[in-house]
Amino acid sequence: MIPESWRKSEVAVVGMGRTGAAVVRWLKEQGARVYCSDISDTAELRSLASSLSGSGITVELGRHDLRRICEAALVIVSPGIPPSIPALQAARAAGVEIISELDLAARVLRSTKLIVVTGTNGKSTTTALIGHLLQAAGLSAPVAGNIGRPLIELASCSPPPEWVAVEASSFQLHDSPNLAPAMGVLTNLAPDHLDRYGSVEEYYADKKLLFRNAREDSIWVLNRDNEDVLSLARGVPGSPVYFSLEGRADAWYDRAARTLVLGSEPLMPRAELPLMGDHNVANALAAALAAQAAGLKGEEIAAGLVSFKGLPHRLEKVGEVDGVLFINDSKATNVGSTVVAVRAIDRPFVLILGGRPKGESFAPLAKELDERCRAVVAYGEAAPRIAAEIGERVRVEITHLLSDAVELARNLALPGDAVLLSPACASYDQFANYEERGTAFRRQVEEM
Ligand code: UMA
Ligand code: ADP
Repeated sequence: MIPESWRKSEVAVVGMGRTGAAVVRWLKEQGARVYCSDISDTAELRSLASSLSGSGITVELGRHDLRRICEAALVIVSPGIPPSIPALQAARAAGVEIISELDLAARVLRSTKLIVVTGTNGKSTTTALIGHLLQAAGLSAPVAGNIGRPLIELASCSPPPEWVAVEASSFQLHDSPNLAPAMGVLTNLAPDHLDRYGSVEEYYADKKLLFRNAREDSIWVLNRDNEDVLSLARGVPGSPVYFSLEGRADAWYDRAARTLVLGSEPLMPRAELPLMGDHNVANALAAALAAQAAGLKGEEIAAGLVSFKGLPHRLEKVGEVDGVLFINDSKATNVGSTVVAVRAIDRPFVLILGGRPKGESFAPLAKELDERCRAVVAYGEAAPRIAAEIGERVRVEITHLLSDAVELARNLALPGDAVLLSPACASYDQFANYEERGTAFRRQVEEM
């Protein structure tokens, strides 16, 4: 499955997180020669290195060997690594091809139909919904990508899956020239990741790469309510289908009748969709269109939506203490996602914001924090900026640790309220990732 040059000279794998490890495992199975490196040197990485090393695989921790990378047949880079690091700049200057893990997997999974889901928010939920709908209807359709399972892990499946619902981040789309989805879903666009991109336009340009290999038979599921989505998809070959919360479309929400509609037929009552918030109606409508294009009937789609359990860390109710409901929305790592979370809460609440800021302004949040918001507790690196940007509109208390923020929020909330962790920031100042942050929150609530 691999070119001879990957056995004769080396493939360089940059980054040994979830993605790098999966790539190296697959390359090892194929008999490739690999130099993989990670800038960190931790006990966990050492144990991974010793399990992977040997049979043509060299692992180096603590640095990237620029000379070796520049002599490689190909570089495979992990999505979280910015293109500006010296190792990638050197490889580019040396003319070495740099691809993502997604691109490698797309080259291998040629007979599998990929449904690639991207957008600023709602990617994981929509991806999981599509996978669930297709699987519930009896199709072979695992989920992969940014949602947590590198797509290359499916390359060893025999037979290969018929469909895969792939969540793709802008980082993953960046180096994926061979990614040619049968179907693409663009959930929405809003500013994000300004810690990595120089401007919103640069970020959107990576999102646009979803359409890079568009063909006449491609299907594009698009958010008709989002002008930026429509302009990104304008003129792209293939068939667009639209979902909308605001008016009639191929799939739309009839707000007056509180009914999701697919084509001209009612799909299901809103009350039967077990997910909070209008944004999740949008996610369900997008998933319904993708499932319909994959051949599912309305009844199958409705049954699948009813039985969807929701993902952890997304508006997840984790417990009730003294009449206060605690909601874990740790995956809300940008301002746009916190805005929709706040809109989905139907009772007074205390909002926990904070973590590592990503360069966005928190000001747009202020107007969402009406009388229902008793207070904001801001924690971590972003706390001073949050207080400066929204403190005039709403009471803001500051703590350093998330655990102190949770305790304070508990004291500020009254019976019947919610405490909502929807931080609008990355977790990296105090946690390895958003999952660890959400788990810490859940544990603290359980201990109460
Ligand atoms: N590293 C280097 N050199 C550097 C910088 C980093 O070697 O200069 C190393 C780090 O020490 C670390 C490794 O690179 O060991 C991390 O690589 P990574 O950040 O790409 O992380 P992975 O574990 O491979 O996880 C990635 C995605 N992470 C990011 O895009 C930041 C995961 O998405 C994804 O689930 C996984 O691949 C499987 O596909 C997470 C995410 O936060 C959930 N994504 C962002 C988001 O959703 O907003 C885009
Ligand atoms: P992503 O994978 O794009 O980060 P998720 O499905 O994991 O999206 O949801 C992350 C957070 O984004 C949720 O907790 C919610 O606050 C918000 N969100 C989910 N769906 C949408 C949507 N369609 N529009 C806007 N925000 C959304």
